[in-house]
Amino acid sequence: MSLSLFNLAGRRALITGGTQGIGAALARGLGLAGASLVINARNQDKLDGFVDELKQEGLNATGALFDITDPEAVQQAVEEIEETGGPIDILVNNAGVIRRAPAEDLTEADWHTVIHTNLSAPFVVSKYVGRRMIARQRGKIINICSLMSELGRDSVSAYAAAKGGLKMLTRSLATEWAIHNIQVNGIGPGYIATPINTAYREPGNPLNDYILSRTPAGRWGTPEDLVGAAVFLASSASDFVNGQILYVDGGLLSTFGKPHS
Ligand code: GCO
Repeated sequence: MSLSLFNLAGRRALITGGTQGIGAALARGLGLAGASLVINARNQDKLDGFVDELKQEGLNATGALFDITDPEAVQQAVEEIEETGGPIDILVNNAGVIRRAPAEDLTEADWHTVIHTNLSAPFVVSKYVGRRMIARQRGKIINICSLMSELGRDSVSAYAAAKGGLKMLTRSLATEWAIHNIQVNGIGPGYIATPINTAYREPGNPLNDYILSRTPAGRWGTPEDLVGAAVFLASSASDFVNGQILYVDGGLLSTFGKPHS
């Protein structure tokens, strides 16, 4: 057994929504494991800034500006990415949004935005990248799911529905494409300190206290806590792993919870 199992040298990874938070950490981690990186974003300045940062760190990175919610743009972008730089070996469907409101008040527009971005877009990106992985008979797809793939919580009905759907899309694509040597899996982050959760982490916020009491590790995760799972699922070490959601949650899903003494 050699550690080359986890070596991503010679492989190319496309990360959607890869300029901040979890996406940025996963991009950096996959790059440090040897992958060349294609970073997707919708904002040119953010994209250029992050790609430059990665290059200054000695990583092989390029940017791909396209809107994952626009199927035509996705198809064209995948074609261009592969024609200009070679095959996409690893796809990380990371980009996502959240809209929090009581279900009875959630607008249909916000519902559609969340479902479209967090579920429909990963399907479309996977479809166009997957077609090419099938032709090559190899590939890795990693969908960034959530605790909300398993649990509901008040005010995040659309997000939970989307992330629950993303779990089942992961299993369905795994079922169809495993025969093509394409491993489709997911990562389910616990409560991770990222911009979408900033409000929760203020001291004294009751949700912060509850999250810590429900998390056996007793802390918020960091985006870097997710890198090991991503490298594993992107590497040869996971060639017989299909349709799994690897929860990186400090134990939250494994416990009824206990008050921290
Ligand atoms: C929320 C949070 C969660 C986390 C994460 C958990 O409002 O409860 O935003 O959804 O962000 O998705 O895995």
